[in-house]
Amino acid sequence: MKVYFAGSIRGGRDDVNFYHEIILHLKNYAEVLTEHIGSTSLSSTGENNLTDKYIHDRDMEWLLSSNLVVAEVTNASLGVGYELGRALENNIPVLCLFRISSGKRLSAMIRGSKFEIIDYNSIDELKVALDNYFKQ
Ligand code: 6K6
Repeated sequence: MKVYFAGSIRGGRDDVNFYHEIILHLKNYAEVLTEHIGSTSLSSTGENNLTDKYIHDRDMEWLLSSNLVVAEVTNASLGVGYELGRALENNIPVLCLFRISSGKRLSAMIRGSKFEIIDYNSIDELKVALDNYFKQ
C-alpha cells in the first residue's frame, strides 16, 4: 500500500508538527511516498535547488502511483487542492483530515465534494480514527 501524504508547503508551515505525527502513524499501515512534507527543515520559503516543474512532475508521478491520497487540509493550500483534484480525476481514493479545534472552516469545494473526511480535535483522537479507517 502506497500513500501519498499531502500538506501545505508554500501555503504555510504552521501545522508541520501535525503532519510529522500523522506521517509517523500512517507508516504503521503503508509506505508514505512524501515523508518530506512532515520535515521541519522544509520551510515555505526555504532554499532548494529543485525547479517548480521538477517538483510538480515528480510529485504527480508519485501521486499517480499511489493507492491512497491522505491530505491534512486544515491549513489551506493551493497545491494540496490541486493534488486532490488530480487524485479525483484519476480515481485515486482520497482521505482528508481536518482539525476542527483550529476554529477554521474547510473550503466548501472540499467539504462539499465526495472525498472522505475525518474531522478531529487532537492527534490522539485522529490516530484512533486512522486505525479504524485502515482496519476497514
Ligand atoms: C521548499 C521550499 C519551497 O518549496 C520547496 C520544495 N517544494 C515542494 N517540495 C515537495 N512537494 C511540494 C513542494 N511544493 C509543493 N509540493 C506539493 O504540493 C506537496 O506534495 C504538497 O502536498 C503540496 C503543497 O502545496 P503548496 O501550494 O502549499 O506549496
